Amino acid sequence: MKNLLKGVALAALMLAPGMAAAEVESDEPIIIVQNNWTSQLVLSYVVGKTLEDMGYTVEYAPSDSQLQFQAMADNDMDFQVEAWEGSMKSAFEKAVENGMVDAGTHSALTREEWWIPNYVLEKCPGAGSWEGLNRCAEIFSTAETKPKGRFVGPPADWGKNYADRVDALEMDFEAINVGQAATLWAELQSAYDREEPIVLFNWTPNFIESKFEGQFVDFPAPSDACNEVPEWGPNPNATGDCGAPHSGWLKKAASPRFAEEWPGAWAAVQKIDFNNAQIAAAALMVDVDGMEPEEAADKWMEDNGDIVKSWME
Ligand code: TMO
Repeated sequence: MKNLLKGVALAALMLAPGMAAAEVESDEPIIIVQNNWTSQLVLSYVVGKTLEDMGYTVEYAPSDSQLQFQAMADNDMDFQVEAWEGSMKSAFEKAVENGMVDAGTHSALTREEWWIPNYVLEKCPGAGSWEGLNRCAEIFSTAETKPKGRFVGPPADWGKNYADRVDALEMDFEAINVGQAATLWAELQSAYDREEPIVLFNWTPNFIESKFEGQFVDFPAPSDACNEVPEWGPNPNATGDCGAPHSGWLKKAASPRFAEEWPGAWAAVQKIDFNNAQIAAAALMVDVDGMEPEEAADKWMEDNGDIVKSWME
């Protein structure tokens, strides 16, 4: 009798953590892709932790933000929570043709573009548009780029179009790409403290808007024609002579095996929908408050408990 009771108690104990796992369709790990900017890191942990709470097994894998889409088409990775139109549209769409699944669009509207702090407008009043900015190119020059201005460009895997713009629009700038996002913010902070001219790659939603005053530089509006027809745009001999979208989409991407292998998880990730404030908050906890991405994910889930619960139902 005593032994039997002990056995029952033990079984109950073992069941508690095991129960959810027993309910999921497969214990095969769902591979969640991690990229190299903060909100993506935090929100990929939010997704992973949610799926783990549902009983699924999750692994994280870092990936290049262009190559990740074909890897998902090939079932080598399973889910990416932040695919940005400005920097990833063509790689995303090509992978969809090869079987990757468009897992839905977030409410957030996004922009990735050349960006200036507002004090730059005092020295270069036209800097809010590419032509005005270009007329002041020299004030952005460094020892490395003189007499051309320096554009502090994104890491290579966020796409080439931001730097290629310089050639397509025959601007008096040289793109000097950083290796990682932290270098963008270090360059910005050091220029900002001394009110020195700087133009750099930035995006929204991000933590930047809560800490620095500035604006995106307007370029000719993007279109398919800009990227396909040289005659289109200011340079009749070049494609790509336009900017990135002002209100771009933000999508989720998944492997073709996802819905078949883990239908319950698939239902959950389809419901995941971030707005601008939620993404900016994720970045801020790390880049301003100094939390680790995983720790920030826990805090984000605490702050948004009802939302997380609604995905799991
Ligand atoms: C891909 N990113 C949001 C950093 O521009």
